[in-house]
Amino acid sequence: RTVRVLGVPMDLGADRRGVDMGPSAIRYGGLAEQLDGLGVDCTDGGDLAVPRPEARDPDADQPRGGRAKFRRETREVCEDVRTAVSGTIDDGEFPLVLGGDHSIAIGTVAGAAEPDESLGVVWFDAHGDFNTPQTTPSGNIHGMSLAAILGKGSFADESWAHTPAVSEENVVLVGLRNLDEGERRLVRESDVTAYSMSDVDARSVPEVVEEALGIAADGTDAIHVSLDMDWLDPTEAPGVGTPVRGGVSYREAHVAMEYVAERHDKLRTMELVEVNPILDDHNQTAELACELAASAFGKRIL
Ligand code: DIR
Ligand code: MN
Ligand code: MN
Ligand code: MN
Repeated sequence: RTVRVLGVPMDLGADRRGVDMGPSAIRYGGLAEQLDGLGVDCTDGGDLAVPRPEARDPDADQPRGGRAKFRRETREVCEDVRTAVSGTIDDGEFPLVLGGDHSIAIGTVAGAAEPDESLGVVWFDAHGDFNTPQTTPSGNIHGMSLAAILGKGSFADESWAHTPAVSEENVVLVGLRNLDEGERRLVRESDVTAYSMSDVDARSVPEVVEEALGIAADGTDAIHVSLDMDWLDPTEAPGVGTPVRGGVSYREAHVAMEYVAERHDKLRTMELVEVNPILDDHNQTAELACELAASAFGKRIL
Protein backbone atom coordinates (compact mmCIF):
# COMPACT_ATOMS: atom_id res chain seq x y z
CA ARG A 1 0.00 0.00 0.00
CA THR A 2 0.99 3.61 -0.43
CA VAL A 3 1.29 5.85 2.62
CA ARG A 4 0.43 9.50 2.08
CA VAL A 5 1.99 11.82 4.63
CA LEU A 6 -0.23 14.78 5.60
CA GLY A 7 1.39 17.48 7.72
CA VAL A 8 -0.73 19.67 9.98
CA PRO A 9 1.44 22.42 11.52
CA MET A 10 -1.18 23.12 14.16
CA ASP A 11 -0.46 24.85 17.45
CA LEU A 12 -3.76 26.57 18.16
CA GLY A 13 -4.75 23.77 20.53
CA ALA A 14 -1.72 24.03 22.82
CA ASP A 15 0.01 26.75 24.82
CA ARG A 16 3.53 26.17 23.64
CA ARG A 17 4.55 27.42 20.24
CA GLY A 18 6.92 25.07 18.49
CA VAL A 19 4.59 22.12 18.03
CA ASP A 20 3.70 23.71 14.67
CA MET A 21 7.19 22.66 13.56
CA GLY A 22 6.44 19.01 14.29
CA PRO A 23 5.72 17.97 10.68
CA SER A 24 9.04 19.43 9.49
CA ALA A 25 10.96 17.84 12.34
CA ILE A 26 9.43 14.43 11.65
CA ARG A 27 10.18 14.62 7.93
CA TYR A 28 13.72 15.77 8.72
CA GLY A 29 13.96 12.89 11.18
CA GLY A 30 13.80 10.47 8.26
CA LEU A 31 10.20 9.36 7.93
CA ALA A 32 10.29 8.76 4.16
CA GLU A 33 13.63 6.92 4.45
CA GLN A 34 12.28 4.67 7.22
CA LEU A 35 9.21 3.75 5.17
CA ASP A 36 11.16 3.36 1.90
CA GLY A 37 13.53 1.04 3.74
CA LEU A 38 10.57 -1.17 4.54
CA GLY A 39 9.42 -1.25 0.95
CA VAL A 40 6.40 0.89 1.81
CA ASP A 41 5.62 3.44 -0.91
CA CYS A 42 5.50 6.89 0.58
CA THR A 43 4.15 10.06 -0.99
CA ASP A 44 4.02 13.47 0.65
CA GLY A 45 0.77 15.39 0.55
CA GLY A 46 2.48 18.47 2.00
CA ASP A 47 1.25 20.60 4.86
CA LEU A 48 -2.21 22.04 5.37
CA ALA A 49 -2.51 25.75 6.08
CA VAL A 50 -2.92 26.77 9.72
CA PRO A 51 -3.44 30.40 10.80
CA ARG A 52 -0.88 31.96 13.14
CA PRO A 53 -2.14 32.28 16.71
CA GLU A 54 -0.73 35.80 17.09
CA ALA A 55 -3.08 37.00 14.37
CA ARG A 56 -6.23 35.82 16.16
CA ASP A 57 -8.19 36.39 19.34
CA PRO A 58 -8.21 33.05 21.16
CA ASP A 59 -11.41 33.93 22.99
CA ALA A 60 -13.55 34.93 20.04
CA ASP A 61 -16.66 32.86 19.48
CA GLN A 62 -16.74 30.92 22.76
CA PRO A 63 -19.24 28.15 23.51
CA ARG A 64 -21.87 28.88 26.14
CA GLY A 65 -20.65 28.26 29.68
CA GLY A 66 -17.19 27.14 28.64
CA ARG A 67 -13.90 27.93 27.03
CA ALA A 68 -12.14 26.48 24.00
CA LYS A 69 -9.40 28.75 22.68
CA PHE A 70 -9.27 29.30 18.90
CA ARG A 71 -12.46 27.33 18.62
CA ARG A 72 -13.45 28.70 15.21
CA GLU A 73 -9.96 28.38 13.69
CA THR A 74 -9.52 24.87 15.08
CA ARG A 75 -12.82 23.90 13.60
CA GLU A 76 -11.74 25.20 10.20
CA VAL A 77 -8.38 23.43 10.25
CA CYS A 78 -10.02 20.18 11.38
CA GLU A 79 -12.48 20.45 8.48
CA ASP A 80 -9.50 20.64 6.12
CA VAL A 81 -7.85 17.67 7.84
CA ARG A 82 -11.06 15.70 7.46
CA THR A 83 -11.23 16.48 3.73
CA ALA A 84 -7.56 15.58 3.19
CA VAL A 85 -7.85 12.31 5.13
CA SER A 86 -11.06 11.13 3.49
CA GLY A 87 -9.73 12.14 0.06
CA THR A 88 -6.58 10.09 0.67
CA ILE A 89 -8.67 7.06 1.61
CA ASP A 90 -10.83 7.54 -1.49
CA ASP A 91 -7.63 7.52 -3.57
CA GLY A 92 -6.73 4.15 -2.06
CA GLU A 93 -3.83 5.46 0.00
CA PHE A 94 -3.12 5.30 3.72
CA PRO A 95 -3.22 8.66 5.54
CA LEU A 96 -0.36 9.17 8.00
CA VAL A 97 -1.09 12.49 9.70
CA LEU A 98 1.73 14.46 11.33
CA GLY A 99 1.00 17.04 14.04
CA GLY A 100 0.89 19.55 15.31
CA ASP A 101 -0.95 19.39 18.55
CA HIS A 102 -3.50 16.71 19.34
CA SER A 103 -6.53 18.85 18.41
CA ILE A 104 -5.99 17.68 14.82
CA ALA A 105 -7.31 14.25 15.80
CA ILE A 106 -10.81 15.71 15.59
CA GLY A 107 -10.24 16.09 11.86
CA THR A 108 -8.34 12.85 11.34
CA VAL A 109 -11.01 10.73 13.00
CA ALA A 110 -13.82 12.52 11.15
CA GLY A 111 -12.00 11.80 7.87
CA ALA A 112 -11.29 8.19 8.79
CA ALA A 113 -14.91 7.46 9.68
CA GLU A 114 -16.76 6.59 6.50
CA PRO A 115 -20.52 7.15 6.68
CA ASP A 116 -22.45 4.00 7.67
CA GLU A 117 -19.36 2.45 9.17
CA SER A 118 -17.98 2.11 12.66
CA LEU A 119 -14.46 3.08 13.68
CA GLY A 120 -12.44 1.93 16.70
CA VAL A 121 -9.82 4.24 18.19
CA VAL A 122 -6.69 3.50 20.24
CA TRP A 123 -5.32 6.64 21.90
CA PHE A 124 -1.75 6.32 23.22
CA ASP A 125 -1.25 9.29 25.56
CA ALA A 126 -0.13 10.35 29.03
CA HIS A 127 -3.30 12.45 29.08
CA GLY A 128 -6.98 11.65 28.56
CA ASP A 129 -7.71 14.57 26.22
CA PHE A 130 -11.17 14.17 27.70
CA ASN A 131 -11.83 17.70 28.93
CA THR A 132 -14.80 19.61 27.60
CA PRO A 133 -15.15 23.40 27.25
CA GLN A 134 -16.92 23.09 30.63
CA THR A 135 -14.21 21.13 32.52
CA THR A 136 -11.01 22.40 30.91
CA PRO A 137 -8.57 24.19 33.22
CA SER A 138 -6.50 25.50 30.28
CA GLY A 139 -8.94 26.20 27.46
CA ASN A 140 -6.58 24.25 25.18
CA ILE A 141 -8.39 22.07 22.67
CA HIS A 142 -5.54 19.52 22.53
CA GLY A 143 -6.72 18.49 26.00
CA MET A 144 -10.30 18.07 24.70
CA SER A 145 -9.96 16.32 21.36
CA LEU A 146 -11.18 12.87 22.37
CA ALA A 147 -14.13 14.41 24.24
CA ALA A 148 -14.94 16.38 21.08
CA ILE A 149 -14.86 13.24 18.92
CA LEU A 150 -17.31 11.61 21.34
CA GLY A 151 -19.58 14.66 21.61
CA LYS A 152 -19.10 15.32 25.34
CA GLY A 153 -20.24 18.51 27.10
CA SER A 154 -21.06 21.36 24.73
CA PHE A 155 -19.30 19.45 21.93
CA ALA A 156 -22.63 17.63 21.67
CA ASP A 157 -24.02 20.78 20.03
CA GLU A 158 -21.13 21.11 17.62
CA SER A 159 -21.60 18.86 14.65
CA TRP A 160 -18.04 19.53 13.43
CA ALA A 161 -16.55 17.72 16.38
CA HIS A 162 -18.83 14.81 17.13
CA THR A 163 -18.10 11.73 15.01
CA PRO A 164 -21.09 9.39 15.32
CA ALA A 165 -19.20 6.50 13.70
CA VAL A 166 -17.09 6.21 16.87
CA SER A 167 -18.80 4.62 19.84
CA GLU A 168 -17.28 4.69 23.29
CA GLU A 169 -17.25 0.89 23.53
CA ASN A 170 -14.58 0.85 20.80
CA VAL A 171 -12.40 3.64 22.18
CA VAL A 172 -9.36 2.78 24.27
CA LEU A 173 -6.96 5.03 26.15
CA VAL A 174 -3.54 3.54 26.87
CA GLY A 175 -0.87 4.82 29.24
CA LEU A 176 -2.77 7.47 31.22
CA ARG A 177 -0.93 9.16 34.05
CA ASN A 178 -2.21 12.72 34.14
CA LEU A 179 -5.91 13.63 34.28
CA ASP A 180 -7.59 16.83 35.40
CA GLU A 181 -10.31 16.34 37.99
CA GLY A 182 -13.27 17.02 35.70
CA GLU A 183 -11.99 14.90 32.85
CA ARG A 184 -11.18 12.08 35.24
CA ARG A 185 -14.84 11.95 36.19
CA LEU A 186 -15.89 12.02 32.53
CA VAL A 187 -13.53 9.14 31.67
CA ARG A 188 -14.82 7.07 34.57
CA GLU A 189 -18.48 7.75 33.71
CA SER A 190 -17.97 6.96 30.03
CA ASP A 191 -17.92 3.60 28.28
CA VAL A 192 -14.38 4.06 26.96
CA THR A 193 -11.76 1.61 28.19
CA ALA A 194 -8.92 3.36 29.98
CA TYR A 195 -5.61 1.68 30.81
CA SER A 196 -3.52 3.79 33.15
CA MET A 197 0.22 3.37 33.62
CA SER A 198 -0.67 1.45 36.80
CA ASP A 199 -2.47 -1.10 34.64
CA VAL A 200 0.53 -1.22 32.34
CA ASP A 201 2.82 -1.77 35.37
CA ALA A 202 0.63 -4.53 36.80
CA ARG A 203 0.34 -6.31 33.49
CA SER A 204 2.62 -5.46 30.56
CA VAL A 205 2.63 -3.30 27.46
CA PRO A 206 2.16 -6.25 25.06
CA GLU A 207 -0.77 -7.61 27.06
CA VAL A 208 -2.51 -4.27 27.47
CA VAL A 209 -1.94 -3.15 23.88
CA GLU A 210 -3.15 -6.40 22.42
CA GLU A 211 -6.30 -6.15 24.51
CA ALA A 212 -6.75 -2.49 23.54
CA LEU A 213 -6.50 -3.28 19.83
CA GLY A 214 -8.97 -6.12 20.29
CA ILE A 215 -11.51 -3.76 21.88
CA ALA A 216 -11.05 -1.18 19.11
CA ALA A 217 -11.41 -3.87 16.44
CA ASP A 218 -14.37 -5.66 18.03
CA GLY A 219 -17.30 -5.32 15.64
CA THR A 220 -15.85 -2.26 13.88
CA ASP A 221 -14.97 -1.78 10.23
CA ALA A 222 -11.63 -0.07 10.83
CA ILE A 223 -9.22 1.28 13.45
CA HIS A 224 -7.53 4.63 13.95
CA VAL A 225 -4.33 4.82 16.00
CA SER A 226 -3.47 8.14 17.59
CA LEU A 227 0.03 8.38 19.06
CA ASP A 228 0.76 11.36 21.29
CA MET A 229 4.54 11.29 21.73
CA ASP A 230 4.12 12.25 25.41
CA TRP A 231 2.92 8.67 25.83
CA LEU A 232 6.61 7.81 26.08
CA ASP A 233 8.73 8.62 29.08
CA PRO A 234 10.31 12.10 28.78
CA THR A 235 13.79 10.54 28.91
CA GLU A 236 12.99 9.04 25.48
CA ALA A 237 10.75 11.81 24.15
CA PRO A 238 11.72 15.16 25.67
CA GLY A 239 10.47 17.18 22.70
CA VAL A 240 6.80 17.43 23.69
CA GLY A 241 4.78 20.31 25.14
CA THR A 242 3.52 18.59 28.26
CA PRO A 243 5.95 15.85 29.37
CA VAL A 244 4.86 13.63 32.27
CA ARG A 245 7.25 11.30 34.10
CA GLY A 246 6.55 7.60 34.25
CA GLY A 247 5.80 6.82 30.62
CA VAL A 248 6.60 3.78 28.54
CA SER A 249 10.15 2.92 27.53
CA TYR A 250 11.73 2.92 24.10
CA ARG A 251 11.32 -0.83 23.72
CA GLU A 252 7.77 -0.86 25.06
CA ALA A 253 6.75 1.75 22.52
CA HIS A 254 8.24 -0.32 19.70
CA VAL A 255 6.54 -3.48 20.82
CA ALA A 256 3.23 -1.61 20.99
CA MET A 257 3.66 -0.45 17.41
CA GLU A 258 4.57 -3.99 16.34
CA TYR A 259 1.19 -5.05 17.70
CA VAL A 260 -0.43 -2.23 15.74
CA ALA A 261 1.25 -3.62 12.61
CA GLU A 262 -0.34 -7.01 13.29
CA ARG A 263 -3.70 -5.29 12.73
CA HIS A 264 -2.75 -3.87 9.33
CA ASP A 265 -5.85 -5.41 7.80
CA LYS A 266 -8.01 -3.12 9.94
CA LEU A 267 -5.73 -0.13 10.37
CA ARG A 268 -7.15 2.76 8.35
CA THR A 269 -5.36 5.85 9.66
CA MET A 270 -2.58 6.80 12.03
CA GLU A 271 -1.33 10.07 13.44
CA LEU A 272 1.84 11.15 15.23
CA VAL A 273 1.30 14.27 17.32
CA GLU A 274 2.75 16.71 19.84
CA VAL A 275 6.38 16.63 18.65
CA ASN A 276 7.86 20.02 19.61
CA PRO A 277 11.37 20.41 18.17
CA ILE A 278 12.18 23.59 20.07
CA LEU A 279 11.87 21.66 23.34
CA ASP A 280 13.71 18.62 21.98
CA ASP A 281 17.20 17.30 22.54
CA HIS A 282 18.54 17.57 19.00
CA ASN A 283 15.78 15.94 16.95
CA GLN A 284 15.49 12.84 19.12
CA THR A 285 11.71 12.86 19.60
CA ALA A 286 10.96 13.32 15.90
CA GLU A 287 13.45 10.59 14.99
CA LEU A 288 11.78 8.29 17.48
CA ALA A 289 8.39 9.08 15.95
CA CYS A 290 9.78 7.95 12.57
CA GLU A 291 11.14 4.74 14.05
CA LEU A 292 7.81 4.01 15.72
CA ALA A 293 5.98 4.62 12.46
CA ALA A 294 8.27 2.05 10.85
CA SER A 295 7.38 -0.51 13.51
CA ALA A 296 3.69 0.27 12.99
CA PHE A 297 4.10 -0.37 9.26
CA GLY A 298 5.75 -3.73 9.76
CA LYS A 299 9.46 -3.26 10.58
CA ARG A 300 10.81 -6.23 12.51
CA ILE A 301 14.17 -6.95 14.15
CA LEU A 302 14.49 -10.43 12.65
C1 DIR B 1 -4.36 19.25 30.17
C2 DIR B 1 -3.16 18.90 29.29
N1 DIR B 1 -5.06 18.05 30.59
C3 DIR B 1 -5.31 20.19 29.46
N2 DIR B 1 -3.49 18.06 28.23
C4 DIR B 1 -2.60 17.60 27.31
O1 DIR B 1 -4.87 21.29 29.13
O2 DIR B 1 -6.47 19.85 29.27
N3 DIR B 1 -2.93 16.76 26.42
N4 DIR B 1 -1.38 17.98 27.32
O3 DIR B 1 -2.09 16.17 25.55
MN1 MN C 1 -2.86 14.11 23.57
MN1 MN D 1 -0.61 14.06 25.90
MN1 MN E 1 -1.31 17.37 24.25
